[in-house]
Amino acid sequence: MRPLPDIAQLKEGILAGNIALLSRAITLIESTNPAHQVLAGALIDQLLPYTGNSLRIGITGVPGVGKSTFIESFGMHLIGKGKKLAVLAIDPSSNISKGSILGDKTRMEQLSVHPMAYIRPSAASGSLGGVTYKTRETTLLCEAAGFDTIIIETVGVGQSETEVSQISDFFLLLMLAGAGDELQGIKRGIMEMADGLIITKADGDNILKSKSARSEYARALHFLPPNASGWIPEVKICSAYDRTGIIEVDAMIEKFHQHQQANGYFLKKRNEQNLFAFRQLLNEALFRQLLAQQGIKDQVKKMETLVFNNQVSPYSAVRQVLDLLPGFHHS
Ligand SMILES: Nc1nc2c(ncn2[C@@H]2O[C@H](COP(=O)(O)OP(=O)(O)O)[C@@H](O)[C@H]2O)c(=O)[nH]1
Ligand SMILES: [Mg+2]
Repeated sequence: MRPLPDIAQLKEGILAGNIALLSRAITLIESTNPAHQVLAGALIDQLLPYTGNSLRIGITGVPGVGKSTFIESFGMHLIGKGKKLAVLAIDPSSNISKGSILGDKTRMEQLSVHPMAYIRPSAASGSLGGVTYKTRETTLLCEAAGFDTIIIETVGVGQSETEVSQISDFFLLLMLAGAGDELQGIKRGIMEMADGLIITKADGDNILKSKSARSEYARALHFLPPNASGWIPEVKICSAYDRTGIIEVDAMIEKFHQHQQANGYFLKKRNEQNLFAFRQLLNEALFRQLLAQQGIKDQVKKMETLVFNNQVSPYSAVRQVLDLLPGFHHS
C-alpha cells in the first residue's frame, strides 16, 4: 500500500504554488478512502486562512455552445493581464464524459500548456452535491496555491447549473443565437440565476443573428425579478474564434466584482454559500447514517412504494419513518 501523504509537505507545496503537489492534494480530496478524507479535511482546514483571494466564475450552457473554446480565449486574455487561472470542470456523469474532458483539453490548447494556467476535471463519482463540494474544496486549494481566477465549467446539463451557481461568485450562461426562437430551450430558472449572458459564435454569418439575440435576451432579462444584490445581468456577444467581445465580457465581470464588493454582497454571498454547503452536506450525511440502519432503510423503502402509489401521503410517510427513531418527534 502507498503510504499516506504528508499533510505538512502538501501544505507547504501548495502555498509555494507547486502544481504537482496541488494535484496530489486534489486527488486526496477526491478519494473515497476514509483515511484520505480525514487527511483532506485537515489539509483544507489548515489552508483556509490562505483561501478566498480569487474570483470564482461559473460557466454553463448546453454541450456544444462553446464553453471550452470560450474559456481558452477568455483565459488567455486573463493571463495576458497577469492573472493566474485555474479551470475546473464539473462532470456529474461518469464514463462518457471522460472523453469530453479530454476533448476539452484539446479545445484549450494554449491554456493547457501555459504555466499560468491549471486545468483539472473534477471527480466524476458520488452524488451531484458531493461532486460539487469536492470541486468547491478544489477551488480552495487552488486559491491557496495562488490562483486568482477560478473558472468552473459544467459539463452536464440540468441540475448541475444550480450546483455550480452555489460555488461561484459570478455565474455566466452561454447561449447560441437561435433562428428566431432565441428563448426556446433554456429553462427560465437558469436565466434567473445568471449574472451575465453571452451569445457565443458571433462570427461570420452569425454576427447579425447574434446581435438580435442579444436584444431579445436583454429584453427577457428585463422582465426577471432583480437580483438581490442590485446587480442587473448584462448580455454580450462574443466570438472565441475571432477573439471579439472578450474584453467586453471581462469588463462586465470586473464591473460586477466591484459592484458586489462595494455593497458588501460579495462576502455575504460567500458566507451564505459556506452555510448552505454545511447544511446540505450535513443533511446528506445524516440521511446516509440513518439509511445505514436496516430497519429504517426498510421502512423508507416501504413508504416510498406507498407514497408512489398514492396510498400514504408524503407527510404521513415521514411520520411513520420518524416513529422508528427513539427520541425523534414529528412536528
Ligand atoms: N464559429 C464558431 N465556432 C465555435 C466558437 N467557439 C466554439 N466553436 C465550435 O463549437 C463547437 C463546440 O465548442 P466547445 O467549446 O467544445 O463547446 P462546449 O461543449 O460548450 O465546451 C466546436 O466545434 C467549436 O469549434 C466560435 O467562437 N465561433
Ligand atoms: Mg466543454
